[in-house]
Amino acid sequence: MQIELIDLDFVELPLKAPFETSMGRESVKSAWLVTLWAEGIPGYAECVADAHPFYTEETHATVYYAWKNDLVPRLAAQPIGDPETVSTRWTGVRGHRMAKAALEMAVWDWFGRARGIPLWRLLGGDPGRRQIPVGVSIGIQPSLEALKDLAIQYQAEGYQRIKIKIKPGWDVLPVKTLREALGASMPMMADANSAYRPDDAEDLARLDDFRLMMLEQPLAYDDLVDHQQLARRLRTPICLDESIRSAEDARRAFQMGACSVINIKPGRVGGYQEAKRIHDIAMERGYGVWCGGMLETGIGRAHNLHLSTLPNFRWPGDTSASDRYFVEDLVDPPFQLNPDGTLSVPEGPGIGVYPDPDRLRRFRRYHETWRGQTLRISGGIPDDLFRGRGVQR
Ligand code: OSB
Ligand code: MG
Repeated sequence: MQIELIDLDFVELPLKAPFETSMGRESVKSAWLVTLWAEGIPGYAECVADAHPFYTEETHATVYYAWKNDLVPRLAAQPIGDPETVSTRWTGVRGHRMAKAALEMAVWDWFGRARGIPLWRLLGGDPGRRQIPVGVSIGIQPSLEALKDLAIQYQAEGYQRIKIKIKPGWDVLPVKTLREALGASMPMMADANSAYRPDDAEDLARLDDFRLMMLEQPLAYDDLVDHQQLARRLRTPICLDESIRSAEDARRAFQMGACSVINIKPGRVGGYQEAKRIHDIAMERGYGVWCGGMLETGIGRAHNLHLSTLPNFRWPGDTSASDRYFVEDLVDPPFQLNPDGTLSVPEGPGIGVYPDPDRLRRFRRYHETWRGQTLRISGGIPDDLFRGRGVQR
């Protein structure tokens, strides 16, 4: 395929309730949607960067300029024969993994559509996994009572696992409250988004009493060494999210015992190719992975579900149903939770869903079209496009 045209849509969808983590609080989901066009066929993806560099250093603004100045010119310079070769176009370009991922994932969607097969087949997913077990990630709540009510509600809806966000001062008591409210057998875990320091090991060890499936990213994103020490100290398995940006990171982390589980988000690691490598490295070493989430719209959610069909995704993902996030999703019909606590993988060609035109018009805050063989791109985004958006802190 030769990319002929690229549509960029910056969208904002109100969240039903604010999502608070140790990094800040978000009441609107904002994202770039990218649509690649070739031969009259679209390829869709959603970029998981936020307005501010709190989860990783990428932002909507860095993504836009990485695409414009470096990534799109390389991708559109010559035809693409196979989605597996996309990452070779980035040789020498460091970082910008979320920007790279969105383009690569849109190419994968395009090839699925062009060949008339669902993306999971193209990715090598297990044909027996048509329904993906899912959990829900609950943000920091204003009170223990609010946390308890929400968790009980999600458990009643059928979610297979409850994850809660923790930070110093909101950890042992919320976890204890939840364990008592949900019962001994409910799979539970906690995610700190790097809120703790190595000195906090003693406090974190108190979580061992509550039989969490795992503790996600307790320490700094760039620190495998202290995670290794902590993993030795705790009985609760350590799962890494922010710390794992590549297959090499995964290999090192497993090798040194910094974690025994990885939360894979294709956007964080640069796309499907790298996500599959991480999946495989874990499998070869006898470890498991699961699919995280970034509060994606239905476009990114569909991508995550297709990825989750690979055989070593062993635990429920953070890919919850549309109504856990939005009154209205970008896709119609929205993703719904099956009574058995799964989401169904869309069966159409590619990711099997597309942005509903009317909803896209209503949620779109900005649009740009890039065209031409070399996609010579001029102009720039308005200075105030991202001001005051996204996570507040
Ligand atoms: O750390 O997994 C995380 C959301 C935004 C940024 C980081 C994280 C999360 C979540 C929510 O936990 C997962 C989801 O429901 O999409
Ligand atoms: Mg996380």
